[in-house]
Amino acid sequence: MSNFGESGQSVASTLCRRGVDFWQPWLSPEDQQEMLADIRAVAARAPLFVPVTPSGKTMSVRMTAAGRFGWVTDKAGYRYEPRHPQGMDWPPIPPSVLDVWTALSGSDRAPECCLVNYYPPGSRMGMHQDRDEADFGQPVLSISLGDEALFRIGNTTRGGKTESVWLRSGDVLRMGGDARLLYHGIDRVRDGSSALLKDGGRINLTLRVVT
Ligand code: MD3
Ligand code: FE
Repeated sequence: MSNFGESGQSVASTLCRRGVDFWQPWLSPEDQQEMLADIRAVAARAPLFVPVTPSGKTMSVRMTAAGRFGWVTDKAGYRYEPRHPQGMDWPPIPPSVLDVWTALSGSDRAPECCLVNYYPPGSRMGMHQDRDEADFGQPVLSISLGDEALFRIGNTTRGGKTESVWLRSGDVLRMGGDARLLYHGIDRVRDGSSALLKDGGRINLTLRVVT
């Protein structure tokens, strides 16, 4: 496990002390292509949608999901739902994605949600906590595909010191233990930094145990 930020100091060691594990990269280019094809098949059955926050703001990412539950947000609030907003079941989580969970999660449970975030060029995700799951003892696993993104992680409350690291195509992050409830977000996506997605942008998959 090695990751050195632009300043030359080890970002991974700082992050790892806080309960974040980082594999950079975990997926080979061939594995990334296979996973991308699997995610395109998920999005063909459960189309990407535009999430709107309860306060009525349109998010810049596009979302869909695979598994028993998908995470949705609209004017009624944030929640996990067993169906896509258009009414269909979420497709099953592809085996290529489940393999990463089996190898790296350290959990004895199966993931119940694979949230798919698509970041078009120029999009971002504001600082937030992931706390709609029932058991914070279960880790969240994140897989990055496509353009590099500047990931920022802070504290269990808003504000305070934060640390940033670039997530690249094929990287896997695991947030467990003390890191599970830290505020985090994506500040920006580096246009043209990966050739994996023909039209650019970034896909992030997060695997979660929900119940
Ligand atoms: C730290 N996604 O889907 S992944 C999200 O790159 C989300 O799309 C970002 O935040 C993305 O909720 C960041 C890394 C990540 C995911 C879950 C976490 C970091 C986390 C949960 C707790 C702490
Ligand atoms: Fe999150």
